[in-house]
Amino acid sequence: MRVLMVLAGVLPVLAGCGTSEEAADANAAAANYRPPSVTSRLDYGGQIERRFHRLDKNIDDKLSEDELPERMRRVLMRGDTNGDGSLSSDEWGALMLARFDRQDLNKDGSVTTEERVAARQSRRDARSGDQAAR
Ligand SMILES: [Ca+2]
Ligand SMILES: [Ca+2]
Repeated sequence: MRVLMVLAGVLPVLAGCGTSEEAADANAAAANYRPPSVTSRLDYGGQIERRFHRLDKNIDDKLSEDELPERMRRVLMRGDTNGDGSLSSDEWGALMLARFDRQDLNKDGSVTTEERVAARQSRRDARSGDQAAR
């Protein structure tokens, strides 16, 4: 895990070694386009942790309801398994890994861009199904 974090710190520096023109092109492209990617479960673990700490504004190692993105609150608070009204790092990790495993359609331990897109589409389908049923 430590190695991954070090790498994550070094890569943007390496990427910055091109000319500024290249960098500007890359930024413009990055704004509109996400290259196909494969995320392994291990990488994802690091992302989950970083996201937890980013959201934990008062740094008490818990995500209270008001620290969660508003539209995700209801869903996320289902992960509050000990019912203390906030998500611990373990509760958050379990939720996010469950999400990863749902996206990992062929269960090979990594999520490709196609799988992520498919998962998003099936959520969208589920939502419009809900609306149609009303
Ligand atoms: Ca907190
Ligand atoms: Ca909790």
